[in-house]
Amino acid sequence: MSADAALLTSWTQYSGSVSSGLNTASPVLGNGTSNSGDSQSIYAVSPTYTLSSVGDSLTLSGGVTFLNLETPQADQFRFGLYNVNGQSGGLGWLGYMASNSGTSGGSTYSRLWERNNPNNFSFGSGSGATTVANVNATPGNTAFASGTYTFSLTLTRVATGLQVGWTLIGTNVNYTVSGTYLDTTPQTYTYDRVGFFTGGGLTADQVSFSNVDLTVVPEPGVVGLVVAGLTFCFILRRRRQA
Ligand SMILES: [Ca+2]
Ligand SMILES: [Ca+2]
Repeated sequence: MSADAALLTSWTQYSGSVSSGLNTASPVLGNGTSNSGDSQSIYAVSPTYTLSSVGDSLTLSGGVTFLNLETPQADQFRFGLYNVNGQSGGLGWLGYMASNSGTSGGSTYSRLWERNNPNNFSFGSGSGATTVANVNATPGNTAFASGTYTFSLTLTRVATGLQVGWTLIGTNVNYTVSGTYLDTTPQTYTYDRVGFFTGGGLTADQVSFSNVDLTVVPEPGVVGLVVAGLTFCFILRRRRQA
């Protein structure tokens, strides 16, 4: 199957106010002053993708650089794939979001949440969501630290539901988070929003994304071409039989 990758270049600031580059695939949270990258959330409206057949997948991926973290807590950087669920604002969305690990405050693992249906909370909030999986960073539950990472969140249609996988991997930091979860009770197979959230315990002076994109398998256009081709063959057959 072929894949279609599309950069996400139109972002809306949902909470906080100190973001820039919102009309690029490299948005920036915070302006470099102390911890101004904290307590920001942004989202993008994506094309509507439905994972209708086993093997169909949707992947959110990109790079992200954290500047001047001091004692980052777990769950303070979150990235998610969502269904807007008929809502006009940022509350009540369905979908999944994943987070960083941490070494101070509460739990230290990286987490995957599934949004509750229904819920009345913002897309980045742990309220209105249920933790469905968690994983420690390797090696040795490494501290989350300033530096550059790649992240991904992949939803794959399988016979029994949705296979969800997430990663957060340092490119100049020795840090790897890689988790999976099989959801046999997915609330939806349709996704149309992407969101990022930073919490007050991240201690980031800036969070800079690069090349945020969505990769879809199979490419929607290819499905259309296959359907069109089959329709054409059917018409030819009907004409020959007539
Ligand atoms: Ca579920
Ligand atoms: Ca800081």
